[in-house]
Amino acid sequence: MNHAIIAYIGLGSNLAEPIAQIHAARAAIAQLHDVRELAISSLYQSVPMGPQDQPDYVNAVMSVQTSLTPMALLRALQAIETDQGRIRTGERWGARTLDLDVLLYGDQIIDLPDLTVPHVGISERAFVLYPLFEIAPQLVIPSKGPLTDLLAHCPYSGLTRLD
Ligand code: ROI
Repeated sequence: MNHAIIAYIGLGSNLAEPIAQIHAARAAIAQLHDVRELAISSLYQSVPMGPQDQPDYVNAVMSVQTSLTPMALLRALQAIETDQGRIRTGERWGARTLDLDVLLYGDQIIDLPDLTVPHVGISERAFVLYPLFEIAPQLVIPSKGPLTDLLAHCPYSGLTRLD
């Protein structure tokens, strides 16, 4: 791979056997052309952020090395979401079989109509920050600072590490 960048992907599911959804998504990501898996965090059960009348989520974070552009990576992740039965209802913050987010793409700051990197809300979301810390404790998040500083302001609440 030429010009490979390290990207971090957030994985989430709260429908249709979430643990199996996350395992299947990880395998699909690892098999993408021009993507190589570096690491994956533990899986976490997490209380929904947003509407509470939906099942708990299972969340994880994965790091990859990739020569795909940010948009090509996003489109490949969206294709995996669709393959795994995600239906986009348009409902904001509703339950979903699979959500794959580009959290970070190297140290780039990206502001496109369909893609904001670092991912919006990354600094407040325990279900992103704690798994991320497992695989990248030294990380500095562009425009937001060291991961450890963000963690200091983000209580470990509503999270259960699964094994
Ligand atoms: N809440 C949790 N705990 N985990 C998620 O992945 C998640 N994803 C979402 C919303 C609906 C904001 N809530 C979530 O998109």
